[in-house]
Amino acid sequence: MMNIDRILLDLEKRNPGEKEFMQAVREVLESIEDVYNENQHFEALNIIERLVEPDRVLSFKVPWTDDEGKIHVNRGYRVQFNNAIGPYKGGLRFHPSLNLSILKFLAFEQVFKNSLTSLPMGGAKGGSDFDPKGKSSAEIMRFCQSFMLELWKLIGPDMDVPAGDIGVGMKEIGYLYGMYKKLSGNHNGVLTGKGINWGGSAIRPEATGYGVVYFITEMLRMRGDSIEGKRIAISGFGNVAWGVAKKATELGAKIITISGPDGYIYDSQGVSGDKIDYMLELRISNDDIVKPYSYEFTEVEYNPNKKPWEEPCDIAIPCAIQNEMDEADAERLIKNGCSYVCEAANMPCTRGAIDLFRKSGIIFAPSKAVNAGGVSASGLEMSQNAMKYSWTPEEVDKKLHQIMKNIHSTCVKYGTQTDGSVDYVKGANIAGFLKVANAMVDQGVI
Ligand code: 2IT
Repeated sequence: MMNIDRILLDLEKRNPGEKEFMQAVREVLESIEDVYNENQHFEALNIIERLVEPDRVLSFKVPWTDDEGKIHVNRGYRVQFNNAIGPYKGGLRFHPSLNLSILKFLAFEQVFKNSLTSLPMGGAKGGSDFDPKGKSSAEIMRFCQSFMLELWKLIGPDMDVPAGDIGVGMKEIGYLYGMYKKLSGNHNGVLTGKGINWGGSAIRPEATGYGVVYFITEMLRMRGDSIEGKRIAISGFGNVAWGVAKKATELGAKIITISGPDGYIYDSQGVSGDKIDYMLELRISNDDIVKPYSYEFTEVEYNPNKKPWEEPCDIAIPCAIQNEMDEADAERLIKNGCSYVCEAANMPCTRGAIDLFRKSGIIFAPSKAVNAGGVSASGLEMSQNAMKYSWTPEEVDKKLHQIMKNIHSTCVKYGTQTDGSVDYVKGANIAGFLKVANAMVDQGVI
């Protein structure tokens, strides 16, 4: 029988202070406990202990020179967590807050997320505590080149395929890929999120946000509802928020907020049209978000140092970073009559917030299901690279849409409770777990 407290206690002993990693593991274990206990061979093969230990954790020095000639050293990482169902796959994050606990939580989550996509991808994550904010393109290029000087030994199209995450967009992928190509002599597509003219896939930039909206559309459809006319509060202003705003607006919803580190803007007219394109410019400046937006579009309300969850909305979609939505935010959303909370960033809701959503009857969907569209499009980029062929945007979008529909129905299949309600957290975790655990059973103790 699974003893969650004992497993977590052991894990805490071996990984002191890794609170994000523990948070992610606890959520999965609590969800899969019953299924695990019903399948006694999992216990006999010690699947849980094998699942919570990453295959490999790599850390390396990344020295680089700034434009003034000053030399800096950052730390680079790659956590290759589990490759039972396919090559390691997952993004690279460049953010000053990055540490091993965050990377292990992200890589662990990626294992189950990738399993849900139905594509053959294992789970990994990497990155650096390098802060791209305020750096010149030349500095970013030198950093990426130095980073790849170590990383290239660890990756390969059938071994480990990195992509972007926070702080790593197409520009950084370009610099990383250029250096990989130079060192290895191979143009084999080993990174995803590449430029469309050099092996990238159509729709990859939009895919995470579009996937989020496709998932939500399914959730609503199942309940006889529709996204049209819904007021949606989102946080963040990056790639995910942009994709969500684009697709949700196209389908007739109204995006009423976006946010940055300096606060949030409330736009009663909705973030639409030119304003969505303007988000791309904000992304490049990457610093103050709220102020420039409110100068550009005067009708909006500027709320410095506050979170968007203060605004009454029908659907809340946190698109920024882990643990950005806490109990106080959850209470506000509940009080203001929000019906759905869907995680578009990785693990943006704290455990306390999720408990409150459950109690209040808000329908909550977890990131590993909701934001799996990004890595799904990455998987489709890998397929296209392997075929030396590319699909049209319509073809990729259709496949992405189908994948998100499948993920939703898989969550419903594994998450439907005796009272008929759907526990999306359970559904996503059980489905993601079973595929990986069964592959581990088939492949023996390795
Ligand atoms: O969190 C994620 O799923 C990503 N950052 C995308 C990973 C990928 O390999 O495309």
